[in-house]
Amino acid sequence: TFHRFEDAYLAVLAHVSRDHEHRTAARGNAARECLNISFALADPRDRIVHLRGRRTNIVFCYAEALWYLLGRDDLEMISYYAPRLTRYSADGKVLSGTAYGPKLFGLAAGGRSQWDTVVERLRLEEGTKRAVVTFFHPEELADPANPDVSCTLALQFMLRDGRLHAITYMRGNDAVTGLLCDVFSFTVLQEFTARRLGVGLGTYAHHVGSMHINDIDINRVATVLADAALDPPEPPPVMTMPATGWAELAVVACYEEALRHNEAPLDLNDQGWSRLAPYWQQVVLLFEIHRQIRHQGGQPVSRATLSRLAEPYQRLISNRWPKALP
Ligand code: 5HM
Repeated sequence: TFHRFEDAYLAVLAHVSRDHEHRTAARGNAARECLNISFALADPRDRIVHLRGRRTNIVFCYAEALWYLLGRDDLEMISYYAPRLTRYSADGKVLSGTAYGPKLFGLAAGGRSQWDTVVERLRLEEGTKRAVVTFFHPEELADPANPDVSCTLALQFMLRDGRLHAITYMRGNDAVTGLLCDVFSFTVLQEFTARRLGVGLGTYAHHVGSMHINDIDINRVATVLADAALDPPEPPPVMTMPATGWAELAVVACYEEALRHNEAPLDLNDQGWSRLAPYWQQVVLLFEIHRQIRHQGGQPVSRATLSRLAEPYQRLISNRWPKALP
């Protein structure tokens, strides 16, 4: 058990890069691999890797979590933040395995979503062991050329003593990028679900069959580990998600889309934005700063916008896009 995800992330990177058990080359990816890697996090809100050497893309992290919460599977939204995902789409329009949103929130057996069913289970019976959402479908293996087979098998919620614990089960996880983004999104989902249920937040656990580091990332891992040893940053305070309704998420989604399409800059006096909870205001600010970086022809980000952003996010932005700062 780790208190902070950053410590778990470093432990996994150190372990797989230094003591790998296998070398694999499945589907052309040469990698170092360890089987059966698990860890638990005492505080799932402490989900961000702030290490300077890792240069976490916090904008992508929130975009992906939102993409899941909105039940989306379109490449258009997610590839804007991570063009590398384009190669996982069979038709250039949607993602199948990786799009966990429709599996969570789309209609499933019984005319309800898996998430609705699980939330109702938890409401009816606190000690249930059946609150499981599955992502992996056997049909995904039918076509050997399927470029996108779900890496996450299932997510389980357990409500114990008034706290919502979550467990993720994965068949495979890339320790460098996949792990960082997956833990972020699944803990956001856990926190969102706990707030919807009106219960406390429990622990988060992550179980992986094949944890691996691709050979092309091995130098990057060495840099992250060396940098972490030199410069352990002061952990910033964690942010707590407020109880969030679907209407509020829809407002965040509207801003995200308008900013992604560069329709207009975010007006810091905008009423709709000001009425959002500060937690979601910050997420929209991240999308606005990303818009400025992408669409302002290399001009620095405006000081007025940046000054409204929480300090830990400012540091993540300046690590990731050092040239974009005024
Ligand atoms: O050959 P395979 O289908 O396993 O290749 C997909 C790879 O993407 C996984 O092995 C894993 O390294 C990475 N991945 C991840 O880490 C993919 C997804 C998408 O489902 C994910 N985490 N969420």
